[in-house]
Amino acid sequence: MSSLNKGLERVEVDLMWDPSPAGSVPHDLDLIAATYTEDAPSGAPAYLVHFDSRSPDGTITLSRDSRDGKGLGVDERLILELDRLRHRYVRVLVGVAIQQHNGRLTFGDIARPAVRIRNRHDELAAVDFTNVGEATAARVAEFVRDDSGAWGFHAGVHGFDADPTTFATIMGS
Ligand SMILES: [Ca+2]
Repeated sequence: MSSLNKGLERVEVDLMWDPSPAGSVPHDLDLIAATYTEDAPSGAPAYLVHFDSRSPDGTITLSRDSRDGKGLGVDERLILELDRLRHRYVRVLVGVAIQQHNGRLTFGDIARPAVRIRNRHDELAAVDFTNVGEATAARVAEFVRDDSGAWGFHAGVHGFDADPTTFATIMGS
């Protein structure tokens, strides 16, 4: 059975930020995608995609990676081929975490952090982090599969006070 509403197909999430001042410790932000199956849609993620972890089937990829925000334009980019995900995956979250190497770093400490979310050429959301300036990590996008199998997008930024590893495990709850 086909659906007239095809839903989201290929989504790109771009993360930009400006480097820390010259001579100071680099600011390293990470894009993280977490997938959830119908058995545990808000439990532990089925798998994570980030700089050190790939998706088993290649449907979600980190195509750009930065440790310091010094790149021109986009620093990190996640590509989510939602229309290729197996049917048992019903929810995908994208978050941004700040590496906590030297004391506590929050979004308020980072110069011009921003996220842009697009489905093909259509912008779904532009995120700044002004409302979560005290957070060390944040959920920035939620994609959910509906009963027809089509993927939809839920906007909203939710701050967390957790290191990247902990954040990745709790961002779906
Ligand atoms: Ca990074």
